[in-house]
Amino acid sequence: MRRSFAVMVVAALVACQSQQSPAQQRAAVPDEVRRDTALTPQFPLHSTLGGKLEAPEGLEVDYFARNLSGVRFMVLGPDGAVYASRPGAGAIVRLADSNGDGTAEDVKTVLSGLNEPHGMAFFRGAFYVAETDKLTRFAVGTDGRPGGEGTVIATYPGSSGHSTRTVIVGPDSMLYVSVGSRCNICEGDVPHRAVVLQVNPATKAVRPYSVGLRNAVGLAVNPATKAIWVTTHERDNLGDDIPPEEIDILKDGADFGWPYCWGNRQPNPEYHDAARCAKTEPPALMMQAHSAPLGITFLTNATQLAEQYRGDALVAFHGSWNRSVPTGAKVVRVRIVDGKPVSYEDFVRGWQDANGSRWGRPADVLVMSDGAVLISDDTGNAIYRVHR
Ligand SMILES: [Ca+2]
Ligand SMILES: [Ca+2]
Repeated sequence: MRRSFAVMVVAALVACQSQQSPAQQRAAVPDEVRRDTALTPQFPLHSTLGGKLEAPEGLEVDYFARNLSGVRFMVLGPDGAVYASRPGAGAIVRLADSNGDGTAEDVKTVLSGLNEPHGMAFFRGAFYVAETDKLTRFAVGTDGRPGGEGTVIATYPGSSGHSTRTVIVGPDSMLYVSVGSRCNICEGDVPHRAVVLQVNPATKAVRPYSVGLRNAVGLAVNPATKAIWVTTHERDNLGDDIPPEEIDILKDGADFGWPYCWGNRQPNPEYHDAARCAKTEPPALMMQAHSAPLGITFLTNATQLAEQYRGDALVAFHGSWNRSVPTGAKVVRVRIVDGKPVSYEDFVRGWQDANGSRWGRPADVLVMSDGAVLISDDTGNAIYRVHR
């Protein structure tokens, strides 16, 4: 009798649990600690790229380009080509799919000798490259391709610590450049580092726009709200599941907490300054700790994806480096409701094996003019194309 009662209890618990959403199943973990782990994808994932990756039903993944050592960020050029950075090589590469078969057969280095070039932006007939220590402007020729000698528009601290820099054009026609911290956790960086700078490309005036961002690598303008969204890497050495990685929505003058606070105004143990944290801006979305979110792109023009995706965004997770069980190395879809990120789910995965080893690490995501999506991989040295 006792045994049958126990069986009934277990059966009831299993039945109850299976009806809960993944978010409800984790409801016992407080929001401040972990509002994380990817929810179940809306569309089931299936095997693609010859069994190497998984993507949502109705989409396939193929190689757009290969043998691009250390390829990182991407931007669409006015000539219809894709421009990609290779920070380690000091180079910018132009990739064109001239015959429209989904593969770039025309791959050429257009700029070289740069100092760890990472983010890029085309704006008003010029090409801006965020090098590790400066923002440089190049002329764009009548053929739509950048070249010639660069002009330095802004300088900022480089080299030590977080070295990648990203630049985007804001909704106000200003440039925004992220400059990550020099350390994991330390005072004295703000306002020169751990910031997103606003750069006036006409006057070259530079000022901190938002501060307390340890390492905001992905930047994008939400086309619906015109707000600047950033992906932010939070600190190490507080365990496997805190602090969460962040999507932050920038505001002029806002302090997003680092180094004093993590997550939703939680004081860091080095400073335990709750009063200061109460005045900081909490993240818009918290994601699995140590995921290392990099590039972010909105899906408004991703017409090869099902309509359900179009109001949402994709984020490339580069993956953890010091978590006991490795996490990340995938691309996630961030669902957006009323201009705010509300949850995230796996979109393309498979770069990480079950034992935690990886053959690739996603770095950036880009919507092509034909409505397909590109994913760069700085470890697999490739760019993939996600298409219908
Ligand atoms: Ca081609
Ligand atoms: Ca924060």
